[in-house]
Amino acid sequence: MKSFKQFINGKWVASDSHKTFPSLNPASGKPIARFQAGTKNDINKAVRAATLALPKWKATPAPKRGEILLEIASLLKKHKQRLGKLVTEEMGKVLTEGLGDVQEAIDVFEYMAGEGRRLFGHTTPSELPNKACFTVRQPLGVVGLITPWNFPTAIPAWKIAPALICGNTIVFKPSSDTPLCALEVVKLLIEAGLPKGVVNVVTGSGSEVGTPLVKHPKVAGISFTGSKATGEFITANAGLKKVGLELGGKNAIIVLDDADLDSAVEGILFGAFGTTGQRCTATSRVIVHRKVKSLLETKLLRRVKKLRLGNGLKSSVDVGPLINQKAVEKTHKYTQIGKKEHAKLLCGGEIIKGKGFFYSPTLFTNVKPSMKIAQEEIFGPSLSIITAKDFTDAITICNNIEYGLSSAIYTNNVNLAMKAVEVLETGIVYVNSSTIGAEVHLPFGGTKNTGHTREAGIEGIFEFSNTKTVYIDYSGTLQKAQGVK
Ligand code: UN1
Repeated sequence: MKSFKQFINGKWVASDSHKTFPSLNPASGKPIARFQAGTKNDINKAVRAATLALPKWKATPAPKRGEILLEIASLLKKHKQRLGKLVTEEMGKVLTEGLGDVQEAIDVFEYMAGEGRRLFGHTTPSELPNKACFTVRQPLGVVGLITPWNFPTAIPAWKIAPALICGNTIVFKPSSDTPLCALEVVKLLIEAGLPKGVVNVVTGSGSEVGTPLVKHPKVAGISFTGSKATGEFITANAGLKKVGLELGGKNAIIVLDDADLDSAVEGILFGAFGTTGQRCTATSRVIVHRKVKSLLETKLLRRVKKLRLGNGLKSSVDVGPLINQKAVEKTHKYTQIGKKEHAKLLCGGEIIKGKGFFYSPTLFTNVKPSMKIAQEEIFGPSLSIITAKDFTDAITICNNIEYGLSSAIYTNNVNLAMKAVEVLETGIVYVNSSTIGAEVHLPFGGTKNTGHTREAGIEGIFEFSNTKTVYIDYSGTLQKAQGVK
C-alpha cells in the first residue's frame, strides 16, 4: 500500500516516530494509504522551518504572493476531477459534492489572490494639523492550521489561502481521517512555486501533533475547525495566541404556514442529508408552523424514504457513508436517545450491516425543543421536526440553543422574513434556502458556542492579520494629542 511522508522545510520526510496510520475509504472500510504518525519533534522541525521562511515571505509584495495563489487555483482547476473523486473516496460524500468541495477550494484561492492587490487598511484625519494617520495589515507570523475531514480540500484552502496572502507561514495538521486529500492539495501548492518552509505539513493525532502545535511558543496564531470539545481544549492551551475557532452547529430551518412547502422540502433534504449530515451548517432541526406540520411531514417523509444510500462514486446514490465507525455509533446513540425521549421515529434509525459506515437517513417528529436530539450536535443523517405555534414561537425555539452558526426561514411574507433576519441569533441567515451552501467571498462563522471567528470573505483576512496603526507627523515640531501642553 502507498505510504506518504510529511512535508517539512521543502522536503518530503518520514516522521521519527517510525510509525504510520491508515486512512480508510468509508464506503468500504478498506485502507487507501498510510501516513506518518507525526510527533512533537516533527512539529518543532516544522515550526523552525516556518520561522526561517517567514522574513522573506512576509517581505514579498502581497500581489506577488497573489500570483502564486492564482497559480494554485489554476492547478486545482486542472486537477478538479481527480481531486473530487479522491474526496469521495476518502471522505465519502457523493461525487457532485466532492467536486463542489474542490470548487470551493478553487474559489477561495482565486478570491484571496485578488485580495493581494487590496489588503485594505483605512485612512482617517488626525486631530492635529500636518499629521497623517492610517492602518496597514501585518501577518501574524507562523500560524498553525488544524482542519477537519468533512471538507478535506475546501476547509484547508479557507485557511491556507488567507494565511498566505497576509504573509504568514504555515504549519498545517490535517484531519487523520482525510490526510490524502490534504497532501494532494499541498503537492499543488508546491508545484505552484511556494518557497520552501512557507507551508509545512505534519500528519498524525490531535494529542501527538495538534497539542504541541497549539502550545508551541513560536506559533502566533491557531485556526481550528472542528468539535466544541477540541475548541475548548485549544482555548485553554494556546496561551495568548490569536485563536480562530469554527465549532459546532445545531442549525434549523423554520417553515411558516405561507411557505412554498415543496421548495422547503428540497432545502430541508439538501441541508439535512447532503454530505450525510456532516456539515457544521447541516440542517438538524425543522421548526414548522403547526398549521402546515402534517402536510410538510408527509411530503418530507415520502422523499427521505426514497433517498438512495451507497458509494458516492455512483451517480445513482444520494447519500454516502459516514466518515467512520465512531460516527455511526454516535448517530445511533442519538437515535436511541430520541426514542427514549419519546420522539416519534418516522423512518431510518438503523445501522446498515455490511461493508462501510452507512446509516439510514433518520427522521424524527413530535420532537420537543428541550430534547437532547434537538439540542446536541449529531453530525449525521438525523433530522428532528419540531412544531411551533407561530412565528414568535419558531424564532424562540430556533434561538434557544447553545450554538449559532446557520439558520433559515421559508416564507413569502417579506415582513416576517425581514424580522427573522433581524432576530435570528446565528452568524449566517438564509431566506427561502437551506442552511448550507455558503460562498467564499462572504464571511462565514457563528455566535455562542460555535465560536465567534469569521473565515472567508474580507473577514478571513482579519483572522490572519493584525492591524498596524501608523501616525506620521510632518509638522517639524512635537505636537501633542489630547491638547497636552
Ligand atoms: C463546514 O461544514 O464546516 O456552507 C463548512 C456550507 C459549506 C461550508 C461548510 N460551504 O455548507
